[in-house]
Amino acid sequence: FPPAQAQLNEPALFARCVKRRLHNSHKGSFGDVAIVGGAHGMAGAPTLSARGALFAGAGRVLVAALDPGPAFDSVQPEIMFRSAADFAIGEGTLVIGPGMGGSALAMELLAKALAGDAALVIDADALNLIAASVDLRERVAGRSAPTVLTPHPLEAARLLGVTVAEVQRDRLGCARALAASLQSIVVLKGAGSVIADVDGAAVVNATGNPGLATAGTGDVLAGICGSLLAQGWPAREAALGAVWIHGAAADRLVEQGTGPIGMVAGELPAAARSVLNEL
Ligand code: NPW
Ligand code: AMP
Ligand code: MG
Repeated sequence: FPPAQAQLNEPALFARCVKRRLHNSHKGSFGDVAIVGGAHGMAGAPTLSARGALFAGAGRVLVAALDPGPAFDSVQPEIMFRSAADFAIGEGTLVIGPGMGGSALAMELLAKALAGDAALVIDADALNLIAASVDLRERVAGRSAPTVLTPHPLEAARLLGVTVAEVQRDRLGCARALAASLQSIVVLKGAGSVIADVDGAAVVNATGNPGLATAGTGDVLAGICGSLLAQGWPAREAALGAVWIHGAAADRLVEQGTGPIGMVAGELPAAARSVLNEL
């Protein structure tokens, strides 16, 4: 990390983590990502995370869906689907929370994920469940596997027990406080996302634009972060890289005239892929 409060405006901090694709690479060389989420009516959220993970280079991507509804993404048939109720949470990399809801099954899956050794990206409804439980917060803090939390300001406010206005008044302080109390990397999202580490180091991201203020963009970010973790990036670099690449993808879409007005989350994964290939 550069000195505290530095701006993350060039990718030197994480670009060295990009793994060269050797001639004899295979899909097992670039990691597996499982997205746990998608309660009834929310299948779009884990699907967007899965597309983010796939386009950011993961070898295999699977959605473990709480609602056993559509088991196929016709736009991205590369993504595998399973029923979350039958999904064995093991090692590898998990993104947990997008569209997950707060059901008993959601709670059970989250408790299993926190107890296991998978690298975790914890987003959306998983953050809300953690905010409501002292026990789950202790389990997050006690993990030894890589753990990245990606709250937006309201999710951060719930975790801290304060208002959104209080979070927005001191974004660096809140991100650092969460990273320290949860002993994890924290990405406090919003214009100028803050990436904070357990030791107090914190960076404000400089990429991105208001085109991102639309449904599902956070789900894509979580998928990109999971993908980088699965490809072996250390948690801090995966968080920095995912946020920078996600914002740079949105900036590219604006340059191309595909935003900020009417930019949609589903356009981000392919743009993020171009950004990554140019690192
Ligand atoms: P307001 O409106 O200002 O009072 P929630 P969610 C605030 C899934 N999704 N700065 C803002 O509050 C997710 O994965 C499914 C300031 C906003 O209204 C989750 O599982 C989709 N305030 C679930 O839905 C696509 C900010 O937070 C409120 C802020 C619920 O997630 C959409 C929203 O927070 C969605 O991703 C900022 N930068 N950002 C699908 N296609 O299936 C946010 N806020 O109530 O926690 O709801 O984030 O929509
Ligand atoms: P979520 O609210 O979980 O869907 O996440 C929204 C995503 O869009 C996060 O990555 C935010 O940092 C990003 N975002 C939202 N609004 C802006 C903005 N005005 N400028 C830059 N990034 C934004
Ligand atoms: Mg979100």
